[in-house]
Amino acid sequence: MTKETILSYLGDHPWGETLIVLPRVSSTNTYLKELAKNGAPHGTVVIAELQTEGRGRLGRRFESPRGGLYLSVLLRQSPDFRLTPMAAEAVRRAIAASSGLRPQIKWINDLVCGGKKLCGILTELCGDAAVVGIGINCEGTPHEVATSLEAEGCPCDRSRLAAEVIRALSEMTPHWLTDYKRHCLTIGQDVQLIQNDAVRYAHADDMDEDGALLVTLADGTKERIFSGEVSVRGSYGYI
Ligand code: BT5
Repeated sequence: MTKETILSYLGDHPWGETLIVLPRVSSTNTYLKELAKNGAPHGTVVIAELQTEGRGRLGRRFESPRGGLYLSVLLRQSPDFRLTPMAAEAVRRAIAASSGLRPQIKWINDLVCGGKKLCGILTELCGDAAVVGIGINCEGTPHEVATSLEAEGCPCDRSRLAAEVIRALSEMTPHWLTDYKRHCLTIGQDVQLIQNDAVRYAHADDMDEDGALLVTLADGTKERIFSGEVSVRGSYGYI
């Protein structure tokens, strides 16, 4: 995967000009946040073949060996709660277009297949801008809860996937949240909510236009959930 191979799929898309492709980096999000502080423009994309310190949410690690796609994009627009779900829908579309695989979405930031995690998304604010980082497992299974495009029988050219992800991110709109909901396996299920170490049980009724999960707790109280771990109750450990 090189800048040239990605551009061969991306054509003359405006974000191609500032695209950076690195053989390795600590974290594409960390790298791009530094560029953002130095004035990098909207749509700057950083892609790495591997990350030595790939990050998940809340200080967790995202295993990032060679064979995955690790991509971050800088979005200079007003901060928006909906960025993470919109990006998840963008990546779902890009994966379907380039590999034929049809992943589902685990609220709020994971794409999953067969009960395993295919992709994670980390949105971080950087001043007035946002950096959205996407990690897609393409080959192998880098973690015990992980699957990959190859493991699901849908290997694909990473340069083509990268180009599709860039294109979809540049086109994302809040209208896509309807499709997000359609593919979200969390909505309509009994779930376990884990927030600040407290565990509660609820039914996930819907997602609202801000991307918040609307739940009914065991005592009938309704709440809007913006963050935390939400797992479907039942046989899956991770989902
Ligand atoms: C995420 O966090 O899933 C967000 C991952 C974002 C990674 C991208 S890669 C490009 C950019 N640069 C970065 O440094 N990060 C972004 P979270 O929901 O907190 O999930 C983390 C959890 O996923 C870990 O605690 C593991 O349980 C699991 N995990 C770790 N590596 C994995 C992998 N490669 N595939 C699937 N699951 C993994």
